[in-house]
Amino acid sequence: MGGCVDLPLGLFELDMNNLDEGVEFLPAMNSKKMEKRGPKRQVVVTILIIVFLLVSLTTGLLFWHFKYRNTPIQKVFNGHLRVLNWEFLDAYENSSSPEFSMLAKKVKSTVEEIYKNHADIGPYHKETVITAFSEGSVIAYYWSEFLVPKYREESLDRAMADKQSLVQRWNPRLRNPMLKVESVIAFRDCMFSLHAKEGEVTSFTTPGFPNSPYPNNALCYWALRADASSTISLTFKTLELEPCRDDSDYIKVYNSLSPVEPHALVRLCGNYAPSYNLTFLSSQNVMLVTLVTNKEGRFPGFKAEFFQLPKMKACGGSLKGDSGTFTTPYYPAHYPPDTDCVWNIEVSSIKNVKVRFNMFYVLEPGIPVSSCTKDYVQINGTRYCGEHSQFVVASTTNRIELLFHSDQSYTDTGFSAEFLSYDSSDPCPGKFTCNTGRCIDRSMRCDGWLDCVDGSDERSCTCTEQQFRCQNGWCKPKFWVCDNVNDCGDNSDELQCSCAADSFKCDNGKCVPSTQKCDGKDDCGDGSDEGSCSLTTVPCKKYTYKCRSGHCISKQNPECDGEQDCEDHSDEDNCNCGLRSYVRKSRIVGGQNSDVGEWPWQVSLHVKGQGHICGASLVSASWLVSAAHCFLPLQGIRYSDPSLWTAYLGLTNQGDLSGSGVQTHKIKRIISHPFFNDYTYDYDIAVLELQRPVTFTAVIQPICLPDATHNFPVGKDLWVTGWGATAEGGTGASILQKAEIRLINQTVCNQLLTDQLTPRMMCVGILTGGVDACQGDSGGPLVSVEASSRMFLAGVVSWGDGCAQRNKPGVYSRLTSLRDWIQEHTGL
Ligand code: 4AZ
Repeated sequence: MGGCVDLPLGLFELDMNNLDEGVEFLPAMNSKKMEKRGPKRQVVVTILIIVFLLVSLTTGLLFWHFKYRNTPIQKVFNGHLRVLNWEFLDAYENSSSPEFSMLAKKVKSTVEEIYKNHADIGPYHKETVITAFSEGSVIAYYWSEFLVPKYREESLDRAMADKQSLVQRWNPRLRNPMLKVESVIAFRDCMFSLHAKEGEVTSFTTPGFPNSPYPNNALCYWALRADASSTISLTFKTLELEPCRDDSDYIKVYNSLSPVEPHALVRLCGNYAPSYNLTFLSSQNVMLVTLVTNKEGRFPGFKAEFFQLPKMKACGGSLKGDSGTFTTPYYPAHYPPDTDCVWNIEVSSIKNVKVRFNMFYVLEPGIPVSSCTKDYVQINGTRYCGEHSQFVVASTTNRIELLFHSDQSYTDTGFSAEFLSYDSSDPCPGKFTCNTGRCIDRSMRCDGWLDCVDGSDERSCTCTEQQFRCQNGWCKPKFWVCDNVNDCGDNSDELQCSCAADSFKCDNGKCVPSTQKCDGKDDCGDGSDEGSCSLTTVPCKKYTYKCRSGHCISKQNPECDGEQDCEDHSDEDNCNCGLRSYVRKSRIVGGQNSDVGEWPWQVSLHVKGQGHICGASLVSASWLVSAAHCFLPLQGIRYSDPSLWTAYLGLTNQGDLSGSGVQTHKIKRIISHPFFNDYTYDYDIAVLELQRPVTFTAVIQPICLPDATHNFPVGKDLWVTGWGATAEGGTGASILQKAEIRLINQTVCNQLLTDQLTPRMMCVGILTGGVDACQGDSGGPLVSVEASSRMFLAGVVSWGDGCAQRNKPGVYSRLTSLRDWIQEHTGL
């Protein structure tokens, strides 16, 4: 026995030993009897044990089968269907009307019939309730309850998600079915009920977050509750849904437990920058979060947190002193709905008081700022709402009363304001006072820019030598004349340059006879007279867009504009570019700092031991575009050696190179344009191949490359970004900077820059100075937002006569002139 190792057998042997012990009173001498009895007992006991084991196994299996495998679980699906042969009546809006009940009965039996015909659905259907009707012709909304054994759950889910299985089958006996229905859609229901715990933060996420995408065709509810006389603060920590479209997935948050529009606080879709404030407050102790998803897409979803806080007793109050600050409740979180606050501000009796709003976001979707009927700030009978940059409201006394009102629905981040006392005889010491009371720098007076919202800084000006006097009396820089932008407001700066009645005005300002428009010849010299003639195939010219098939079309900028213009649709190929992942950038960060993910194609090129040297743009997973002059040898260093460089992608802050989302890549090869001239900076372009492709993320995306025929019109606003110096001769920025600048007429700019421009260059800037690219921005992107809202690379930061000086705009490599060379070397 010593050799036995099998545990059950060992136990059996032990039992046998015990049995032997139990027969010690038997006559020991009757050895024969002993011999015969011994084996017989063994057999009986063995059989008994086997029977016992079999019975236990069967009982276990039956128990498992009935308890787990066969126990029905309750499942609820929401859905809607369209009734084709029925007309909508107003009475269907009222669920207690007899008309509603009558149609509901018919729809219910039709749905039940559809279920009955499906083996994976019918047997498990328990109940269907029609909840509402809406127009079109009639759309019925319902929920259906099922009791399904666990092992059949998956096949039920699959059948309910499959549109093909939810179709009406004609019953040959009923030649005319009462209702003809189509588009039967069922959403998997997910409902959660959560109660805030005193002093604790409760988290919840979309199903499967962050490891798997949230389900398609789903309708999820999270009912959030808090103790009586508390309110709820809800924050979405991360939120990544399908990009916003009319029918895209979305979240709605309600200030109630019913998903009704008058209590909706916000509708969210797409992707939000991490710094965007997504905190919402309730006015009572309940909140409802809903997620509605369509049939396609795989997106991570959200993680949210909520906690309870004591109900706000009062807001507003009395403010005294020479200055002070105040904000909407819970700023910068979204203010709670259904709130009224009054501030009574009083400064010393010999002074006057003014209120300056540094941030103002009181926007209610669909409400024009001229009416401010829902959420608003009211001062001296005037209502303010919407989104505003800094503005001032001044009082002519030492008191001011400010009222803030939010209604039941849709809230925003509110305002942050300060009050200040001022001397009525000198309201802005050392500065210019706008008629609104705002103080602006004296240099801003009569500079052609409206710095006071009411334009009072540009009134009663005497125009200087460099300025043009508009018919309405305003002075504008002469270089703005004939740039195709109505700078005067009355268009007088564009009148002298308009063409005669029977002629066509080219994008470059030239006039050509109307008869030359669309005659197949480039009479303007920039192709604009042949730009948008017809969508049919035309003879290929320098200015016509060439489809992959070799056919040409005359539409201007047809690439990636969302319309298929080429017969082979090649104009819409490779269009995964030029879009930011985040729907909204942070509105809290002020100035010119960029937000995380705002320019996802921006690359920072570092040299070992020297840090950031140049910018670049990501144009595909493996290619960057930059400036050739970044790779010129300098002080004995061969900057053209790819092994010196590291590309940082997804970066915003140079002080946080290993921050989340940042990818570093080594460079495989650097190809500078062979015609690059290091004296004139003509052909200042280079392409860099990465050693391994990047992974596109919310903060890393490529920019669209324009076709060589793409037209960026003079006067267009473009964006330049980089970590270059923030002042001439200054140090680089640590946060990625952005600036909006204008494309300047080539002839005008060539005059300003003493004939240094070549056709591979273009001038972009603000001629009054103050906004420009600078050292360290070189190689970085100059981008244009096109009508399709995609962004295209228009230029590469190249050179300039200093930085941000008056009448010295920055010079950029003109992408369209260098496009064919990029294609040749990258295949893009
Ligand atoms: C530079 O040195 C540089 N103002 C880049 C752009 C400009 C000036 C200098 C344009 O990289």
